[in-house]
Amino acid sequence: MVHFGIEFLANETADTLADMIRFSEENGIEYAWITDHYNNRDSFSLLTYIAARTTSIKLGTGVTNPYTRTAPQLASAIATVDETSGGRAVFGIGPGDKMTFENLGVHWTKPLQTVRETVEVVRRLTLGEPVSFDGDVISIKKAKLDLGSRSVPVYVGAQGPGMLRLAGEIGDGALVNASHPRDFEFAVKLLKEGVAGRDFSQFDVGAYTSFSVAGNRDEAVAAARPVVAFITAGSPPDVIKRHGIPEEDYSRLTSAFKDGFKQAVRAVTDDMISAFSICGTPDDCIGQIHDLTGAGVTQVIPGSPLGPDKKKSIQLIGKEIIPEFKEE
Ligand code: F42
Repeated sequence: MVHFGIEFLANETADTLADMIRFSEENGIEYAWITDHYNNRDSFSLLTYIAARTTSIKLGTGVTNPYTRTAPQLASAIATVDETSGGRAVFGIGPGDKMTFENLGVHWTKPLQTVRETVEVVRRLTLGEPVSFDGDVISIKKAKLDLGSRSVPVYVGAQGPGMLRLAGEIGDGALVNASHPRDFEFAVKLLKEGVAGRDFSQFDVGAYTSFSVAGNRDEAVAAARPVVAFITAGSPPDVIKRHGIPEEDYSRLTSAFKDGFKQAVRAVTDDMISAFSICGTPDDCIGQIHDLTGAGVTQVIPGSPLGPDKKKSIQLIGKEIIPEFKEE
């Protein structure tokens, strides 16, 4: 069974996001994930507002981090989303965006251990347990939330081998920032190692994809190009190599950024589009999603740009793409 989610950046007003997410819900999308960066709108406030304006879609941070918020704050915030939504919260957490932490004077130490301990504390606090915890990075004495007992699924945002293994070990699911089956062959192997003795079929492998769908393929590709320019330029060398992108194309793109964004967008090649996005007509996207599910993906999460017209794209996803996967 393949599930469909959708990702939104927290760079729109709460009203706009609530409208988009309600529309996603009406179009059969089951999960909405909101990104968390300190300089955008507060993701938990947004989720609480959206919770009151939707009825069935699950609502998650995609992803928050354990550095700009403490574990008890995270527990209280996600429990509030869960209470407001009638049990629809999902807790996405990752190590966070190192670059912005440096600007904030936040020390990004022991990311794996910090995520591991935070997940344990958040889980126990949201279940309503009294928590005393003496870890390597978290030390808590007799903390307890007064929000009842809430069981909120945990999804770990992961890319690196260590974080992927950890996601398998401690998560109910993972959110992997990738759009190509080759990346999931790499990721699923590590997630399985982490899940170890447990039943991997119960683990939700989320593909956080750059997605662009339109009735016309060229329009979909044009909308994807700016996002793909950023993703390609920000990808580590091993990922560029994994996708067979020629060194000279990659260098041309990164140096084009120095001349301006328009030049960079022009330097995006077809190889880059297919490595770093799901893109094209609904039929093109269906084919690419089949490739992802073949590689072990169980939740497809279309993200930026969605397409040249976001609402039309959501409708295409709901009316033309999701029905193809109803039986899987
Ligand atoms: N970041 C945000 O800040 N906001 C978002 O909204 C957001 C969304 C998002 C969605 C999906 C997704 O996959 C990632 C997302 N991210 C977002 C980014 C996320 O927070 C991470 O920055 C991103 O996933 C990169 O993390 P990573 O999996 O590559 O893990 C980092 C920590 C890493 O370097 N991992 C390596 C590894 O192998 O996994 C090395 C681990 C390491 O440093 N180990 C140390 C050591 O000594 O070996 C320390 C060990 C320890 O205990 O920590």
